[in-house]
Amino acid sequence: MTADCIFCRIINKESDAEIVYEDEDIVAFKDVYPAAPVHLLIVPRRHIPTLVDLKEEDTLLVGRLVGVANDLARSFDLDKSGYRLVINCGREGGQVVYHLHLHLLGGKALSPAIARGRGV
Ligand code: DGP
Repeated sequence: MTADCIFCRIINKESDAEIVYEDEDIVAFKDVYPAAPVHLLIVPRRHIPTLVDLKEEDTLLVGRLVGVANDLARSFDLDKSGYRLVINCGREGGQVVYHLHLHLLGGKALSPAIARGRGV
């Protein structure tokens, strides 16, 4: 827990968010600024600032984060139509909140041109 981290505050129920899943390691909630009809954030409870801070012993956690994202995609009926998982890393990667999170985006046809800077 890091006191000034908004995602730690959400995980600890000190700030409101629409939580859609939680277990002993992972919490998922709706993004407050949705970029698609379904926009969820899948977050480890442990405060890991960013992707580059992951260690070899976190491999299982990363697998679980992806597994939870896939389960949520099924729950939100995205598994047939398709969806996108995104992790922004660092300043030039567009990361704003420095608590590791996966974005799960779906519910509309997302631009295939994300790498050309047209976003979602
Ligand atoms: P990123 O750029 O990858 O760090 O994305 C951070 C996301 O977090 C961004 O899409 C907006 C979302 N977000 C920021 N603050 C809050 C909050 O207080 N509540 C919720 N639910 N989402 C937040």
